[in-house]
Amino acid sequence: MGDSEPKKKGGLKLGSKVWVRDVDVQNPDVFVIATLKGIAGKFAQIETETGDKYETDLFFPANPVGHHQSDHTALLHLSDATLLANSKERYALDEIYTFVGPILVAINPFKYIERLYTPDLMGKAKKYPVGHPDRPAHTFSMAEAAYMQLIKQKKPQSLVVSGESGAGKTEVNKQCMNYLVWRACDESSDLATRILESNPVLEALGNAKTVRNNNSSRFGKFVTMRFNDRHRLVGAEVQTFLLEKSRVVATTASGERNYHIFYHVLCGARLLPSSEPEWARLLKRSGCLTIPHVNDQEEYGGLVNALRNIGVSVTENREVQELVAAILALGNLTFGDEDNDAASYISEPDVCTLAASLLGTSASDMEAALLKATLKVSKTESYTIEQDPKKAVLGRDAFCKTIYQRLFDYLVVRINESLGTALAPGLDFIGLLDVFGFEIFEVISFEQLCINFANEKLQNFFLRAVFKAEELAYKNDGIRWEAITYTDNSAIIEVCEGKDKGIFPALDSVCKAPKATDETLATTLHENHARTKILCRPKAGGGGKGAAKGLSDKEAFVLKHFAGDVTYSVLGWLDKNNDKLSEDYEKFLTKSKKVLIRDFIAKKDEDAKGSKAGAGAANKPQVQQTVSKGFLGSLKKLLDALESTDAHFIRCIKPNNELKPNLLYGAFVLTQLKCSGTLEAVELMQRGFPSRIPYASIHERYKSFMPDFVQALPPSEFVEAIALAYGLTKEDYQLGMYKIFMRSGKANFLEELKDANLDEMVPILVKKIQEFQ
Ligand code: AOV
Ligand code: MG
Repeated sequence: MGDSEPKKKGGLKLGSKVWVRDVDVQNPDVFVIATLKGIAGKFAQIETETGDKYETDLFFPANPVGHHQSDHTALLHLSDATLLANSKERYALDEIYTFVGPILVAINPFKYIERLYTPDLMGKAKKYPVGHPDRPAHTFSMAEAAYMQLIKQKKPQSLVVSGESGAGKTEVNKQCMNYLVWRACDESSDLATRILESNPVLEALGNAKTVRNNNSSRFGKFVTMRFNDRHRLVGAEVQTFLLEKSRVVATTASGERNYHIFYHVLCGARLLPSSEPEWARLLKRSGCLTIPHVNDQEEYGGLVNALRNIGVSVTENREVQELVAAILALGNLTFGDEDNDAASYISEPDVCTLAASLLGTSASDMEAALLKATLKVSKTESYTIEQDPKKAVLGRDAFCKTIYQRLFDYLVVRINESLGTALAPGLDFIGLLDVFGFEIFEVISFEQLCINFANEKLQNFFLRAVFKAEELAYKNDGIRWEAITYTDNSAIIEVCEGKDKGIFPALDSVCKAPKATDETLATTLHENHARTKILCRPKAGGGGKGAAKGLSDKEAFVLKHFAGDVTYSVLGWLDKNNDKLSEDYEKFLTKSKKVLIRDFIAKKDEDAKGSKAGAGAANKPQVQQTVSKGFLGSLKKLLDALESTDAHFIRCIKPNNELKPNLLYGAFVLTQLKCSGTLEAVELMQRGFPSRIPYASIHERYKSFMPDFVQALPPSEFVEAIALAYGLTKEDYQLGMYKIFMRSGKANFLEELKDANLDEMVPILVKKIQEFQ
């Protein structure tokens, strides 16, 4: 699809309505409706409703108004323009979900639409099978499809939710989870509560207000819901990816907050000298302290409850809060003049003592950890040095980030214990994936490369899976089709993870090299990829969307992602990739009197003791390996898990950047449909039989135009008779169980039916009906 192949003129009559790409490229709606006045070669003469006349080759046949479809593929004419028009028509009616064949597109309403989440709707989703015309376009139907397939195929399933930040992925995940709990959880069990209460815990620790979303997930998660051989839900396991831990100490962007839990604990737990966020340096720097309509005091109560519901004891609950408060206290410490390399000192000894007590250690141990470092000169010899203020700050920040990450990992382990006690190995599962969306910001760094690379891998998985699903859709309905090929994004994946020369492996080897710097990395990457057109030097003045301006090729590179060009700055990558807490801090943690810290936050001999339960062991970070290796490892594990499933895709779309209800910008939506590969998927479908129109809807709409004997035919025969009478050949369509599948542009004949000359039609119809009866 797309502008390269816009018009299917077959059957288009002068006077019919078409969408044309607006000459005003600023028009946020992209297309305007117009009337076809004439055709000359590739070009059409059109007249818009405001009376503008011009010639264009960018026009698309329009569908009749007032007939919006709950599945885009049921449109008579399918193109970028009609897909958008159908979405807009539905969105205006609060119909936020629309199928595209087996995929569901969900447009964020930014308002609660009560009628969409009733038990009645859950009942409908359960009742109508895939392909049935009354099946509601809904997340519930997607969850039901996964559930039914799990039963029928006896194979794991997944619901893969994607979309940019604030598009609604987390909400969609919760809806699917709610549905599966409703559908398959025994009422007598408290498993439902424990599963649903894992969400507020994870969100308190892993979500924060950003400029794009007031409740932005800053980690990826894959929740596998497990079913026994009677298809009842018996447990679940949460796997998380890549928490953005830099946010703990570096929330400086205006309009953004730190993780929710800090504000909840600060005002609810009363562990610190003040309960106002202004008190904490880690919270006040961004200038954004509250979220509209969110009361952190109330949220605190909810969090404590949720922790209790997942089985966290009172003592443990307190220790979790103390650790969070300790980070805030540590953040308030200053160590003298950072521009001076003299020895550092603590300007706020009371706060330091408080942090020490919250962590269950002595003030003197705390002070030593903050101000001193051990320098090893050989295996047996070492001495202690005083840190200068700059190093003390860096060390303290690294410490805060690490203990926060470990707290997060620990709570994931606890959640898994609470959800997994009854899990037997080998149970079938439905996996729910909620990842961070593709990111293009002003300053793009290592974290975003990981996020964007994960999206590339998922995009690749999506294309392969949709391709497979298409094949299956035809096969299931006994429909013939030729295998089709498609272009994928393997080349960029190779540039990122390819053996030796790929960005991630190169980063690891540069990290090992003596005296290597960030610049060494940039140079190596440009040398490695001199001949690919995918990794390039930044153009003078900064290349790529959202580029950090003016970066040279010693500091940055441009990657050509499927969603657009992105400039990455390599500043700090070597440190970020090593990311190890100093041994001094590690030792300090083992001295704590608090069980939580001593037994779970402090690292012991790796992996052996770390977790209480095997279930969450996958979540434990392995200290010795680089961040990039750890990330690639967990991504591979995720992809392997996904590959073992039948995937069901939900693409979330953000209608506007103001986060407002009832406001949809066409251009903005179209870009997301393009970047998410949804348009590509439609294109894939289009090469086969993209128009899939239910017999019942054609029968309903056109029967009154037909003579009695045709009206009396069963809907599928009715449709075939008319199709043949209108000159479609057997090559142009195929008959499925509920629908007629037509080649692109062949559904036009349905529009002509209304003007049919019955005197001419009837004899042809009779002949056709006799032929196939
Ligand atoms: P995200 O998960 O895709 O962003 P969310 O699921 O957090 O996005 O949705 C963002 C906000 O949009 C929510 O907090 C709600 O206010 C609103 N919203 C989304 N879906 C619905 C819905 N179906 N009904 C009502 N409101 C909705 V991110 O995690 O930032 O990538 O990182
Ligand atoms: Mg989210």
